[in-house]
Parts: sequence; C-alpha cells; structure tokens
Amino acid sequence: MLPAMLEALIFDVDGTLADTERDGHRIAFNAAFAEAGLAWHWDEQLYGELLAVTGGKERMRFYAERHDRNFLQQPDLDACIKALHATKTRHYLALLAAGGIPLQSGVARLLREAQGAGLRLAIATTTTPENVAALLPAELLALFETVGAGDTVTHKKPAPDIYDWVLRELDLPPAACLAIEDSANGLKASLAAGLPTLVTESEYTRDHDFSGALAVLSDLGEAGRPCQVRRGDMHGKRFVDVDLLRTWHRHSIR
Ligand code: XBP
Ligand code: MG
Repeated sequence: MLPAMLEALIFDVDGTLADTERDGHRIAFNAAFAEAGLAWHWDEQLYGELLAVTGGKERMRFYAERHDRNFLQQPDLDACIKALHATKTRHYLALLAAGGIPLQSGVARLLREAQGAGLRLAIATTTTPENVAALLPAELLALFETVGAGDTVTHKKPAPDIYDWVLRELDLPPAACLAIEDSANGLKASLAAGLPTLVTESEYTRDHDFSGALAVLSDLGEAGRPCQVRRGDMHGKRFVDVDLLRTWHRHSIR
C-alpha cells in the first residue's frame, strides 16, 4: 500500500492560532465572576494551573471543587455553570470585538498557502464555536471546511474525541492529516487520534511535555522573522511552509 499523502491540516485554536488565554479567556472569566457577584478571581499564575482542565465549564467546576465547595451545593448547579459560562463567552466576544487578539506569527500566511496548495483545512478545539468565528477574520474563517469545537463531543482534550469527530467529517484517515497544537493536553488528544502533530508553543505551555511531536517551535515564523526551534529538524528552512509540513508528514508515516 502506498503511504498516505498529506491532504489536510487540523488546527487547534487557543494558543495555536492566537495566544488567547491570559489576556482573553482569563479576563472574560473574571468579568463573568464579578458580574455574578462571585468572589472568585483568577490571577495569571492560578489561571496557568487551571489550564490543566480544558473547557471553560469544566474549569469553573474544577475550581469550585477546590476553592468554593458552597458553590457546589446549589440544586441547579449545572444550569448555574452554564449561565456563568454564557456570561463569560459574552465578555470574551466583546473583548475580541473591541480590539481582537493578534494571530500567532505565520498563521495567516500558512493558512493561505495551504489552501493555495490544495490542502484541506479544519479546526479541532475545546473552546466554544462562537469564539472561533470571532477570533478569525472572515476571509480566514472561510478557509476552514470543518470546525469541531466545544460541546460537539462529550469528552474534551486530552481525549481524542474532537479529532476523531473532525476526521469523520473530513472522511480522511489520520495518516492523511497533520495537526498543529500548542499544549500537552492538545498533543495527547491529537496523538491518541493517530495524527502526526507539530507543536508551536504558547505563553502558558513552554514547559509542557511534548514527547511524540514532529517538532516543537516557538511559532510558525515568517520569512523575515524565523521561528525558534526547540526540537526537530527544519530541513534547512527558517519558518514553516507547506513544503516543510509535507516533508515532516512523509517522514512520520514511513
Ligand atoms: C483551550 C481551552 C478552552 C478555553 C476556554 O482550548 O481549554 O477551554 O480556555 O474556552 P484549545 P471555553 O486549545 O483546544 O482551543 O470557555 O469556550 O470553553
Ligand atoms: Mg490550545
């Protein structure tokens, strides 16, 4: 059997397309807590620890279990967390609308290049779908044929479910795809789905364990702004382009 050709790229969102956590999601969570009259405040360091739990609703429940057990006593707890999360999403969307969060270096270029080279594009994220649409300019959002996000699956990353869902939508085997992730939980999910995975770090993930990644880079880089290589072979390139992705992919499926 011939080895699979690279046919699609599957992107994570938070930390990969843009560094959204510290100055985006975290601020929105705190605004929602204040609006609800909760005495919760997630500072930068605490938020870094809470990121071990993916998904905003799951993260809030995890926090309450450790820091505010009274909160858990209310009879309509699930509905309350859902409402609190809807408030958080409203604040996050307002924050993006007010100025946005810039995309990571090389993201817009690589998306356009990949589409021009005939690669299919998809998203696999734990964040809420509206957040994806608000983060990306319309021109770039339109390049993605499949967006797997939020509660589409029950088990969020590090479970492989969102990647499995996206692969079913694309009707492709994992060996025909390459994932791009920024966190250990994301990498666990993509590897468990059988996907060769490139890691570009984000602010909160620099010390994560990225064993099993094709390469670990500071970002995708640009011609005039090469990426820093933490691990992996750039095959003479100074930034990530479609040609380099095809080379890594070929090596990974041998
Ligand atoms: C990152 C996450 C998300 C966001 C918050 O997901 O874990 O939970 O922090 O988003 P990924 P919601 O890196 O997979 O994109 O509050 O909408 O859940
Ligand atoms: Mg991420």
